Amino acid sequence: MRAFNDELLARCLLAGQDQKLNILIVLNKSDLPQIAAAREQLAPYTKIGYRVLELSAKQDIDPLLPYLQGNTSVFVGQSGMGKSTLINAVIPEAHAATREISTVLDSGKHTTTHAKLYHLNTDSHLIDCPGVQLFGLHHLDFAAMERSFPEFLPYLGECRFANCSHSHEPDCAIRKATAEGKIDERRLKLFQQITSATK
Ligand SMILES: Nc1nc2c(ncn2[C@@H]2O[C@H](COP(=O)(O)OP(=O)(O)O)[C@@H](O)[C@H]2O)c(=O)[nH]1
Ligand SMILES: [Mg+2]
Ligand SMILES: [Zn+2]
Repeated sequence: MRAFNDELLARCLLAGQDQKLNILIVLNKSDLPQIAAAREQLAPYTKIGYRVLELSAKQDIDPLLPYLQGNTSVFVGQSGMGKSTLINAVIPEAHAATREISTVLDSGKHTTTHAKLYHLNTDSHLIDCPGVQLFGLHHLDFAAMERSFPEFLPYLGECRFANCSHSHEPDCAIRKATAEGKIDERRLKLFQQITSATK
């Protein structure tokens, strides 16, 4: 099991948050021993209020079903995490292409090449997305990004400079909160990484 990409997760969450989507972080492959490390990597997200659902698409997807009922759910994440396998487990007749299938067909690593819509029942729909390696956020300005880091909200507007980038300015409320342990350091780093890359 490959470790998941921290920045990619942060980018996906940011975009979802900006669109006010109902977000669920699914931690798949709980049957593998590496799950403990992944769970630890996700701890900061649980702390700031994200729901994390741990499961194994190969063993039991029942815990996911209540989240899908009545919604149109988009499965987003890097490739190889098991999105298509999850969809097949939920809708056996979906036949979404998974890694195994693409290996047999020798079509390389691109299993899901475009988004595909599946119907679970009349009220519930699933969208399988190709693995995102790079999630662009060029449509978002700095203020939108700040607001999409939920743990920053209590401190926005508290910095000395109105246009504070929360990277080097004196009297930065975000960095102060981080130093005090109220904001996870890795999350601040991710924010800085993402905002400086998007300039
Ligand atoms: N051990 C284990 N392997 C899984 C699980 N879910 C998916 N996989 C495997 O992970 C690989 C990638 O799965 P796939 O559904 O193609 O990932 P996607 O790129 O996110 O759609 C395949 O080899 C799957 O069989 C799981 O819960 N446990
Ligand atoms: Mg896929
Ligand atoms: Zn600041």
